Amino acid sequence: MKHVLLGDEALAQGAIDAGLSGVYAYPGTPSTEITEYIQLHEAKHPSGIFCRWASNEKTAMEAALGMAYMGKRALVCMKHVGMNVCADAFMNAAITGVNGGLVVVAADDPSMHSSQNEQDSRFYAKFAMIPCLEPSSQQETYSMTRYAFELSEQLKTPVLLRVTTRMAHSRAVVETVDTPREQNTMSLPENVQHFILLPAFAKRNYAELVANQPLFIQRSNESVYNSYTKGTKPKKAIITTGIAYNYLMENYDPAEGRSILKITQYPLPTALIEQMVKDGAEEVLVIEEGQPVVEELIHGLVPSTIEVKGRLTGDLPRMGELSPDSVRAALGMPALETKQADDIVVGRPPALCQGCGHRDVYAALNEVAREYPQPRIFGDIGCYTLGALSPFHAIHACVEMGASVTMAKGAADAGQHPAIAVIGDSTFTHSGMTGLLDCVNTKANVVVLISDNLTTGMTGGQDSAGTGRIEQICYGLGVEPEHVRVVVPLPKNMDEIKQVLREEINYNGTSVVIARRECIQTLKRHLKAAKKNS
Ligand SMILES: Cc1ncc(C[n+]2csc(CCOP(=O)(O)OP(=O)(O)O)c2C)c(N)n1
Ligand code: SF4
Repeated sequence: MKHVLLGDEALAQGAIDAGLSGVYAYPGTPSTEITEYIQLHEAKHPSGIFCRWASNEKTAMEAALGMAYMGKRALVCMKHVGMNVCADAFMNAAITGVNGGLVVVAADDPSMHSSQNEQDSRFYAKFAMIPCLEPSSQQETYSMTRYAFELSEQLKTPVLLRVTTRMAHSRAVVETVDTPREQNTMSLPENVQHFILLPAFAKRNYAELVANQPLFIQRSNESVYNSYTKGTKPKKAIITTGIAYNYLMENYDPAEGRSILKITQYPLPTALIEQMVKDGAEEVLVIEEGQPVVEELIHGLVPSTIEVKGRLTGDLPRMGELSPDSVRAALGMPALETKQADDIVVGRPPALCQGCGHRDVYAALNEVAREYPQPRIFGDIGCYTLGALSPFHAIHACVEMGASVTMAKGAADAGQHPAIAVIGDSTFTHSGMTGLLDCVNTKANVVVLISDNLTTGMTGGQDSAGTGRIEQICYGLGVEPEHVRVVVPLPKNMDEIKQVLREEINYNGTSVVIARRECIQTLKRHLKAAKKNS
């Protein structure tokens, strides 16, 4: 059957058709739609696929490893920075290996459209020494997801599947199979010691992983997803990976006669690279989306007389997404006369929705903060990060999920007063809770302001892991109950909110102020659904 699917949807459908038993994920652009698609599919055609959101990427990764331990197929999805959060579990899953198929999806966001950094998840696959797949089209995203599970089960290893924003968020026709694979039945690992990473066992596993590298390379050399085509003028060659292959094909004139090596499966297919060298390549242009991973590695695989060009040499931009124009320039072709989105759409700075509770939180916080000579407000990641911009200019730091609480603690330890953390409810349960325990344990003089809108607003309103339990979590972590305060962020409550903030700032210890009002976007959705059902 043919469908028009986003790259994310093609991936999700590929996983379903591969006989998936569970998807474990924490939302994050551009990966969120994968899990949402599976959730919707499961609601319409129940087949027992587990698809509830996880608290963070590490818990997702570990639960998926548990499902793969039991012989079933599990998918883990996250945006690229999520790889940092689950890195411990991910790296060690490469050492344990898997019983059922385990596919880890990292959706990278070059150009930082909605991220705080640019990082290339292919480094993680290399770091962990496991195979990595990087499809070049939506059709390949579908087929390669199914293949990723086969590869994982055959090689008994997790497989990293890397997509980037344009692949995840653009649509194309995708042909799917008519008969999906059955889910695996439960089975236990043949050798349980594989999953017990005591040094004696781990050393053996690691030696096995190292010994498996030639096999992984052989699979890349033989993969139908890698190809080498000798050109009529093979002195000039191109290596292109993932979606960059698409950009090349859109712009390249075959009459130019360059040899083309398409790579969508790693480790690098060394035999294909050798063939390119044997065919007389003297100059190799590396076109890849993300960081210059292949460009760096290729130096160790080809004679030093071969000139390697790419992002490191300035033939392509060092940072940011590739574009048809940057690829054309690297090929020595003139830019196309096309309109850019910026020429058509008037730019709008991002802003909190009108009526959003975060606005009332910042309105009150700013007034109170002004009463102190040097307030420091440590922000976090979510819609409320927009409090850094006009008109509020309310936060003085925002680094990564959970950092508000621990940075405020560190600042308080250094002598800062007031030290205030502003964190959303989903971010709090993602990675703020452990920081709060650190605060409690040392009686740090901080106020943790949890702006609880009962959802994960920034990524489209997914369930938030702590909804209905935030106070209990704070009590459980040891915050004194009289210093867990709840307010409703509405203009009419301004005086009360300010008073609560003043009291907790003046308390010499750890306090939590929970400002709770539902995100107006999810509220609208809930009201609409309630009306429909009434
Ligand atoms: C490690 C990591 N995972 C996921 C994301 C994507 N992301 C950014 S903020 C956010 C959650 C925001 O929810 P919440 O804290 O409740 O704040 P809200 O947006 O609802 O105001 C997510 C999932 C990220 N930036 N980093
Ligand atoms: S989506 Fe919700 S949380 Fe985000 S700015 Fe809009 S109202 Fe606020």
